[in-house]
Amino acid sequence: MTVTFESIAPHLAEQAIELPSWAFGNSGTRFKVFGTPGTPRTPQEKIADAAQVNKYTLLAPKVALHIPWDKVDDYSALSAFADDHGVKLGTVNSNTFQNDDYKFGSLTHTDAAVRQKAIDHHFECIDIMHKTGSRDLKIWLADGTNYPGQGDIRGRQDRLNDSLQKIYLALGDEQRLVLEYKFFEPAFYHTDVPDWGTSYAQVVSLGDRASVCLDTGHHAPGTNIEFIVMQLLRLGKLGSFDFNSRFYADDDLIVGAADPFQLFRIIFEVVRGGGLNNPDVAFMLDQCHNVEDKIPGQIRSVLNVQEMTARALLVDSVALKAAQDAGDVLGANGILMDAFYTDVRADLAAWRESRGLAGDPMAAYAASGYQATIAAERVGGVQAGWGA
Ligand code: PSV
Ligand code: MN
Repeated sequence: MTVTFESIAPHLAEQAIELPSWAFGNSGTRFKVFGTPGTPRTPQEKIADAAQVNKYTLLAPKVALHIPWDKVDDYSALSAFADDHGVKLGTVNSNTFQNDDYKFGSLTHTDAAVRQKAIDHHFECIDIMHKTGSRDLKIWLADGTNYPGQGDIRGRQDRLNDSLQKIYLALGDEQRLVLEYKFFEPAFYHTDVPDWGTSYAQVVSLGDRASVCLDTGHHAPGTNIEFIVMQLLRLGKLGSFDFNSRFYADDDLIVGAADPFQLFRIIFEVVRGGGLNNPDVAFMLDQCHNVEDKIPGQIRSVLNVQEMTARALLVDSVALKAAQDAGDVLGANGILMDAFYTDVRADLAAWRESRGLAGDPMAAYAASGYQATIAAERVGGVQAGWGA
């Protein structure tokens, strides 16, 4: 049996990938942040740029906010602005990593007053979520230590749990908390949520509406990420993805750029585990475009996810199971590889055209003149970037 493109197209039509507002701002390394003509100065301009990605792909109907970077006076007006541009506001990301008080930790700090300040920040995020209609609160912590003995790593874990309980209890009935893990950086000896197991242990103790956020860039080289995807789906605790790719550390490069085969394997396990187009598993990007134009960088990213989703859906799962059950090692591997090596680009282009889109969204965006328009119009003001 061969799986046809026609049979998988309905699944592709349902796919939705949330974009990070910060991808449209300037970013860089600790060496240099390069500005780009046309970079947004306001949350509204970031949303307008994100809407371009959806316009050419129909893949990106939501924009995630980062607080305080995307703070505005009127969140209802911001939601209405997003609506007018054909997108919705999505996940709210908290930020406890850019304030001097958090030098030695935020939700894990030994000082109850600092912990309360970090908890209050999350209460503020939850208030904003009520106004924007956002469902998910995403927590990534920079908490950790640089030297053995610097902190009581067990005490920090206990305080983290206590702080998370307070935040979880403040969520609305329809809201969720997703806890992201990262094995190092900015702390270099230990981080307080380094791996999926720690995130899982923490969120399980909170309740049903807490789950794990898996950022693909937050693993040591060689980690079998698709195994983690499988396990979290199996346990019902994969709440969201932050997609990006990495060559070395937390590079935040375009998803699928460094290792398309890894992205294929991850999405294959998502499909296998029932996580595709499942509202419980949010697909998000978490990327920074340091040297390339940001809007086409995001367009390329969602197209990469779409392409690997198509290939993963083309796996002949019936034949694969038969080969696996028969102990046909090379046959099973061959079935998976056949799907991975299938070039779906022409089928995808034709299918996009059948839906009223340009077959090549990258070319259509480039021809639209939007980049030149924003470069000409957005003169003056302060360009948004990490920290603004
Ligand atoms: C920092 O590593 C980070 O990239 C995390 O992955 C968060 O998701 C993101 O920043 C936004 O806070
Ligand atoms: Mn992330």
